[in-house]
Amino acid sequence: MKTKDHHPRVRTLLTVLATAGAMLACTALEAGAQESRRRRRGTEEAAPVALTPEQVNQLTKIANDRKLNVDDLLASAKTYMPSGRHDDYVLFSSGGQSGQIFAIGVPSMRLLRSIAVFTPESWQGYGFAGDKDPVLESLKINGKPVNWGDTHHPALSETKGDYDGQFLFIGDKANARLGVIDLRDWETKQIVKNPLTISDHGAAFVTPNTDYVIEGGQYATVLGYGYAPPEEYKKMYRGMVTMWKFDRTAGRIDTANSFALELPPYWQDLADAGKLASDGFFFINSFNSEMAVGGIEKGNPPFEAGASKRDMDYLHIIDWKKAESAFKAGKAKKINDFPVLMLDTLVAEGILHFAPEPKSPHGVDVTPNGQYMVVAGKLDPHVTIYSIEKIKSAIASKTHSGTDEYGVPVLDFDAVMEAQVELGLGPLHTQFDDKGYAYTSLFLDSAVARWTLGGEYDKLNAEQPWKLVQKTPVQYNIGHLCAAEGDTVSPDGNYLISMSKWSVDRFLPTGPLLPQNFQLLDIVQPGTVMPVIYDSPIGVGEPHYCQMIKADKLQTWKVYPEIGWDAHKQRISPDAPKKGDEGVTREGNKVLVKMTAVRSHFFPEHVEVNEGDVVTWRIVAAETAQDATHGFCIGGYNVNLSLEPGEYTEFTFVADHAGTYPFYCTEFCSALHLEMMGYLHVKPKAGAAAPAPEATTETASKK
Ligand code: RUQ
Ligand code: CUA
Repeated sequence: MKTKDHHPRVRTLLTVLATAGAMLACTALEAGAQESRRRRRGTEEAAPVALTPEQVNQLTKIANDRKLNVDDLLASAKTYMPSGRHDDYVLFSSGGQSGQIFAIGVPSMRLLRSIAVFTPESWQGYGFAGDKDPVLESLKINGKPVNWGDTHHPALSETKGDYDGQFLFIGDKANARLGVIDLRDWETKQIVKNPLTISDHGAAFVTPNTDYVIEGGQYATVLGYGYAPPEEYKKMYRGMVTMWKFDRTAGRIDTANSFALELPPYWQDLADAGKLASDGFFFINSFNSEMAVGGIEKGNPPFEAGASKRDMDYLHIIDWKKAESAFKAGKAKKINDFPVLMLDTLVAEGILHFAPEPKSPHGVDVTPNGQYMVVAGKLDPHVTIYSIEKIKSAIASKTHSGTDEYGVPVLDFDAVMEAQVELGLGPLHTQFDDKGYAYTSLFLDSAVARWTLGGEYDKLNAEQPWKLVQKTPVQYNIGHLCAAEGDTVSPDGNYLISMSKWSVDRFLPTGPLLPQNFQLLDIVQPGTVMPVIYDSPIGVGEPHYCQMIKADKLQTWKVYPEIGWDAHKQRISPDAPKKGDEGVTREGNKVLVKMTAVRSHFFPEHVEVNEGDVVTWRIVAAETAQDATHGFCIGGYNVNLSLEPGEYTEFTFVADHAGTYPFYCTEFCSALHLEMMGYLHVKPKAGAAAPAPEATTETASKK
């Protein structure tokens, strides 16, 4: 608490006295809080544990009373975080249909915060800044609000194939968009809409230095939002992958230097970028290479049958460095004003090759050394491992068994395949650790399979290469999984998250809609020891993928660097009101409000406008203390801001309803938080009485 918070224009003696009293009270509270902070910190220097017989008895009694066994006790000890102690890792998880990202501490599995990306979120003041909210503008598609997203794959920015903790990207499968989050303040800075398609899935994945963010498509469409009937599927529908150029200095995707690749209308699925040995390539799975068009209503086989007839689909092998050169050499065509390298160019330039992959695959994951690509086929009990050496020499010697219908060379399966490992039913995704093990999720088996990699990884563990080592049951139907730094060039091992789609009986029932279950596995021990040590219900959205970064890699700001910070531009704003500069001015029907917020008042406290005025409101949180966040809401006008210490925000609205509107701070910021309020007075037009808002008795229902 700053005690020098005297406003230059103190109004009456009474206010002075009241303020001084309040500040004294606050200072005392603050001192108490600091003392308790000191006490909390003490737990980090906890003395080595030596249990007395009495304590052993105590523990045993608790265990027996609560029906815990020894494994449960050990699991609690491995995951419990004493107050004030920080987690070792941060898990950035997709929030599925919530359109958000969740940040979760590991090993405690405590939810730290959500990050709003594709869905307005009122706590963060995301999408609630007046009539022309920039967030809502950026979420519009074809001029219409699309205020939700289906987030699937977060990708942390990388330097030399290792997470650098600077940025986070995530794809919106439902609307083919990409979000860019700055990890200094954990806020979304940019939303880009794919100009070619409305459906993506292989997003987001980054190249090893985050030169590009990859957005692979999913369901084929006519590129550029075109139309064609399903009868013209093969001719008119296409897949795509977009390479968004990332400008690290600007912290933004540079759309002007981004481009896409046209792909056959197979349903491209997940992507992963090569690294080290496979740097310069990326890989995408596909399914429905049958090009089934469904039509169950006409007696045709449904998509689910038509799209899984063949034994093999195509692993897409893309030489993105060659693609980049072709784009720079002007070989792209424009679709919807966006440069696209067309299939014939991809073939002519040797940019795209296929390798057969069994059978309706889902995940493709590159090993940390970049040498192997692990593909899991949903309908095949094996994972198939491809070698980049073999792929490169097959490409060089043109070892292909012909082309697909679109002229893309299909490499010989046996020439590029390194190994197949039988794991169990429904393998989906794979992650890696520091001991030469790979971990694959088995959706139908509801298990995590640990298996050994070969090649240079063989020496890291005791088992034979390319062998299943252990299957740990999870509850239930695991989709993705994620190990600590598990898709970088140097994974940590330690922890693995099973992102279980179903939780069934694991938690108290919450109505027919149940949470998903994130389960934490301890993967420190080699061999067959790989226990589940925590169950964590996720009651928001249906998360898909997540990434786990070492907490000390994040260079998070504690407060904004300066008072008056524009968090969108990441610099101080010349428009931010300064203390002493507050007030309300008018030009015609345009009103400008300059306001500061500091514990525990807004300045000014009364804002008077006329009905119909266009009000621009500039507000700055003149705070420098960590966590001294204020909120600012005007009920009835759909305004709610989060004003983090130092933050500046501007919003504009039309004061089209006369009346008296209290505004107040929505964060419990101080002992006198309830008093942190004021009034917006909207004076009715001459002669008119203030209209009452329409009353309604209808109850909201989702159906
Ligand atoms: S998904 S459960 Cu990555 Cu969208 Cu596989
Ligand atoms: Cu500021 Cu409550």
